[in-house]
Amino acid sequence: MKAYYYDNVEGDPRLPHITPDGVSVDHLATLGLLHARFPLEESNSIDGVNKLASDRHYSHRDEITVSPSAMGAVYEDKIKNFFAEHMHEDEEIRYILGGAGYFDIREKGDDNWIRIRVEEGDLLVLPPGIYHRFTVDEDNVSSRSMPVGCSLLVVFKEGADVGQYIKAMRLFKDEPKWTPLNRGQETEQNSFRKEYVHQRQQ
Ligand code: KMT
Ligand code: NI
Repeated sequence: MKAYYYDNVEGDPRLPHITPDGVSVDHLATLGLLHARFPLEESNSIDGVNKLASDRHYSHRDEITVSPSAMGAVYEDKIKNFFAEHMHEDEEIRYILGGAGYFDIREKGDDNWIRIRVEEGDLLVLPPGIYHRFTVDEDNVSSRSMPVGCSLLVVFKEGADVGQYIKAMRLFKDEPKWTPLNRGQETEQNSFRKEYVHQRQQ
């Protein structure tokens, strides 16, 4: 997980849109956002996820794969929906099982976007009422983990989707559902939004 202020430059949201202004985990916590790491290669990671889920009274879960090959014709529409600024009346918990993507969350005062890059093993808890949006990244087979001079050498994980791809576990207290409320006059009056804003003023 890496967090930084979004550059607000027009263009494909799947690009990094990075700025030099990093954001700390403590600052994210002041916005009500929690992050934990449960690396998939550690055999007890799922116990950690299960404990977090039961501590917070979650009993349902599903898995979603966001990629052109998994979603086919609806992919670009889904990407557009995920990237529309929205809130939920429930917490949003996502545990990343593969690939990478970005959750953008609104800073207090709603002026800035903070971009949170998530990869395999990251778990995020977004509080009810926070304005946010989501996108996959442009290509999860990047040169970032490659030694200098090897940028032409691309190592493909066998069977893995490459390019725009993320797989995530979605945790739910009740039945799996995804109900985005796009930001507008109505969400400003929403009681979960008001409660979120109130909590941040404490
Ligand atoms: C959301 O609320 O934007 C999502 O659930 C995004 C898909 S989960 C990787
Ligand atoms: Ni959401």
